[in-house]
Amino acid sequence: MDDLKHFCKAPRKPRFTPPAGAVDAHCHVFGPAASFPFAPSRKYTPVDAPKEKLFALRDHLGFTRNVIVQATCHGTDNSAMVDALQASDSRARGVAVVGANVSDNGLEALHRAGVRAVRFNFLKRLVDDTPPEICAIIAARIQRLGWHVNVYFESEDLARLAPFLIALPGVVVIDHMGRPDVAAGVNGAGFQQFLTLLDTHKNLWVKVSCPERLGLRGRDYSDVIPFARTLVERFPDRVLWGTDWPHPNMHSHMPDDGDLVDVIPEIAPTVALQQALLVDNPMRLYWED
Ligand code: 0GY
Repeated sequence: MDDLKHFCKAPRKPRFTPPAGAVDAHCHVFGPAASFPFAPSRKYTPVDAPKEKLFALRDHLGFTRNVIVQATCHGTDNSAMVDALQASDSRARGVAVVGANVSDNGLEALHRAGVRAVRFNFLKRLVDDTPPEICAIIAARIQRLGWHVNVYFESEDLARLAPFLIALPGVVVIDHMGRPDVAAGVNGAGFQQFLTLLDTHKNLWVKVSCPERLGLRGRDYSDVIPFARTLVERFPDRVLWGTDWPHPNMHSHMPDDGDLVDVIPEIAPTVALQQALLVDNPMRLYWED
């Protein structure tokens, strides 16, 4: 099982060539722990996955930019993520995790470093609960910076969280397609309710990421493709794509990142959809100040 803690050391070169300026809009840095210790409150301890490896992967896969999402193993200490942003020559933006006690000066310092969103995580295996009322206060405070909210939840929690989600101000980006139950299929009630929510609330965006986490067939991602393709075709200007490197908490297999990139033309089958997914949408959300 320990092998599954380590990201793929030598991913293959993808067959798909991303368009110029493509953004990997969901990835993380972990540590290195010697410089950026993991949070005492963490629920898992990953291997080090430092910024140099992330930037090398970006280049290898044919991408230009990254959106680095604060991972739960670093709690509310955003310094490893900020350090990566500052070393990126403006080619990375960040999504931070902050507590209710964050100061306005603290938020502004994160903004100067390249942070453009806060993340609220509702997965019990990853975090202890932050009450939605606290999240709502933080969401209101970040609006003046032009930031958005990024949320991660399990599909079975959608009904419970929907009133909170639809009351949030500004853009709200949902991680990993809302983690659909792939066995139920795209016509299952859960995914259909998710689509209806996005139809009704035009401020909701979605990451069409993590076939390796959601699929039921190991390295064969074909069962997840219909979910992502439905979202890309129905909401072409509200979708983002990311590798989720370095893939914490994987149990079935550790993906080859080249394989993940080669899923893109199957979920975004035209050049126009690929341009929106990989360039125009993330640039609009993260690089327009
Ligand atoms: C992801 C998914 C996971 C972990 C985290 O912040 C995190 O620790 O998001 C997961 O375990 O599903 O997006 O990296």
